Amino acid sequence: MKQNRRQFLITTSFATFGLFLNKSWLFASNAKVSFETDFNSMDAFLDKDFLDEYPYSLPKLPYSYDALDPFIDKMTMEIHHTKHHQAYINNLNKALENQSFNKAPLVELFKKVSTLDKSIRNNGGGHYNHTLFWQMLKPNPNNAENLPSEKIIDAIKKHFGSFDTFKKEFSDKALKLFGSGWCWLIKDKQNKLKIVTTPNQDNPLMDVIDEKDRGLPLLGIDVWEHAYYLKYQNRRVEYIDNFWKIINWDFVEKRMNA
Ligand code: MN3
Repeated sequence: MKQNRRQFLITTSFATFGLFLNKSWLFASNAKVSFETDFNSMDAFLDKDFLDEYPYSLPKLPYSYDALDPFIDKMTMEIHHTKHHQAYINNLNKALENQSFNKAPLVELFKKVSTLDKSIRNNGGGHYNHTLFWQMLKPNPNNAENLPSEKIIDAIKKHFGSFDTFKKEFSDKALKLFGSGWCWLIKDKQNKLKIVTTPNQDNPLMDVIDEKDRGLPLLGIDVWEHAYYLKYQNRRVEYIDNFWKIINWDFVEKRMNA
């Protein structure tokens, strides 16, 4: 198969990653971690379009802080991006600082995250989930109807019966998720679409998540209070209702096609 430069770079970084880890095994005989990595990780290729690499830095939003108004207000966006997201990045960089594998794509670390420092799980998830989240949203200043393409609707119908059933199930799960976390639409290994929730900053790419709930995240909603409290206070249900108005379905479709 012909390799493009991007694939080559990823493959190379994984080969290096593996070497370092094998080497570190010599000094840590009790380590049970095996880092044989999947070089064909489609997830990592997909992320290259929007995710940076170590040392990580705050990505620019694809719109201005007030662009999601009236559905998400400017102050929430600004604090969410410059304070919360930035904090995950700072802590992630700190956690990866002296790790030989720190150049490996986050999605590869997620596959073995149960064996890594908890700070990598929490803050790596925090950086990844938020970077995805910003891309999954788009402005809708005129409050226009925001339906996905026929192609997405067909795929959703196949798995959930109808778009409305899917919307209701997704909203219910997001609403009922206890405490802080995320609700996702994923594509699993069998290309099946599913709705799953993850606590804290976990995501469906992580090995700490039940095998049946793992897959590529296509769409996700942040239901931490910091994502909506200033505008909606305790009314998570309204925040979720309004989320449907600002979903960037083109981005979701691109991931679905991968
Ligand atoms: Mn958040």
